[in-house]
Amino acid sequence: MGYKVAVVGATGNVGREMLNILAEREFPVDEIAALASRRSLGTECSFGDKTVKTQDLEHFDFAGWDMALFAIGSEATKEYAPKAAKAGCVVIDNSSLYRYDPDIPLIVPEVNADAIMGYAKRNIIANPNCSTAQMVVALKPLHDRAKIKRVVVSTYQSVSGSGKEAMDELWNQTKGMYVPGQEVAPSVYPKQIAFNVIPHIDVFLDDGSTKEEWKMVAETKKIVDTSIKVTATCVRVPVFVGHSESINIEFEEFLDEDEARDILREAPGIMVVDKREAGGYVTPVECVGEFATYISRIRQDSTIENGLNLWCVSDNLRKGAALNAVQIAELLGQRVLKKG
Ligand code: 11C
Repeated sequence: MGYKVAVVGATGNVGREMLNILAEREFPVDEIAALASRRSLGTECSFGDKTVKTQDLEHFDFAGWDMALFAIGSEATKEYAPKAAKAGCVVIDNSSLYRYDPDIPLIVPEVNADAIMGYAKRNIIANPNCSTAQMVVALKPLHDRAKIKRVVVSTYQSVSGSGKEAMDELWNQTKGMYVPGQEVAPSVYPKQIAFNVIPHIDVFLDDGSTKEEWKMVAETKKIVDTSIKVTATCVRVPVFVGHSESINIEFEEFLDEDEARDILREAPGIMVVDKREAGGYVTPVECVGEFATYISRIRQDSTIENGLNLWCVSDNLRKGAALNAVQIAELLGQRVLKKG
């Protein structure tokens, strides 16, 4: 016996990956519902070797469904997630709406799987922001060994994090650079993204940081340890899929780079590729479609007492969103619903 699973926002970048990953990982699905707004009705979505027609989210009855993986904006989530949860369907939500609510667990299964039992308060589990998810998978095993005091992270985030229109903008703007008269003005982004980088993701906050940067701070504390200090600079780069991060970590105790490499090699969800030669590291194009978070360039930071630097790359639509949501669904199945 398997589960009745709904994917909400099934036609978006993340929703499509949720369907792909449920099929790839052979999640025990008895029945699947691909839900979308009225605008996308009738669109067909792939689910393994099958196609499923989208159904109207507005009129969908969640009663009798085991779980719903939500991949829609916060506004729509606010309307539909409580309806699903109230009908007895456990919501796994990819938006930022519930992440900081103390009554709702924010889960990265490799890091804080035990927190899932907190789902029962509201029947909702939150999925973190993509840039946080890949970072905490790398931080947790190192924190367990040498206790992290402070993290300085700079991100290089792909345009798929802003949705399909942003991917089109990068594609069309890049092509338009070569064809006089066909230049494409910025629309999704405030500045040109083709052949450029933009140090601005999500809205600006009063202290001069952006919401994306704030999310990395708040979510790391909630998922790993409230004592960890994080300072982030988040940057959009002209890459279609795959977020990269340069991470500088200061520990309480000394951690040798070789030991750190060994710890990361053994850690769940991580693949270490770290040869100190040309090409001996992972770049975003190589992580597309993969489940792992890749770590390269592990090295001592000799400017502080107990410091390490590393490079972290992952598919933002997978570990950063859909894969993590499916892993939460797997955990929910194993620990709570126990049907599969
Ligand atoms: C980006 N990280 O790359 C964002 C996308 O809070 O789930 C995901 C936003 C979020 O633009």
